[in-house]
Amino acid sequence: MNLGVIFAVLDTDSNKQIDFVEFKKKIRALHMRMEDDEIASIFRSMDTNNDGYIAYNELVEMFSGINTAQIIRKMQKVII
Ligand SMILES: [Ca+2]
Ligand SMILES: [Ca+2]
Repeated sequence: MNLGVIFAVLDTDSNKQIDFVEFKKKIRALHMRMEDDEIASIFRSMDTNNDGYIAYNELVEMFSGINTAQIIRKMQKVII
């Protein structure tokens, strides 16, 4: 697993921050059945410093906290 790759994929405009629009697009690409407000609440929980963007260190924090094997597998299907 390479979080740098995942971050780069989520950060579609490569400005080193994942904004909500980018995040939502990728969630939709994964065909996860989530409402906008659910996606928003996930986004907020990842954005630990509440600046409206997910930075790489925030992504790392989230992935270190939970078992993400399944999410990673799903994401790899979309990425590769
Ligand atoms: Ca971005
Ligand atoms: Ca942030």
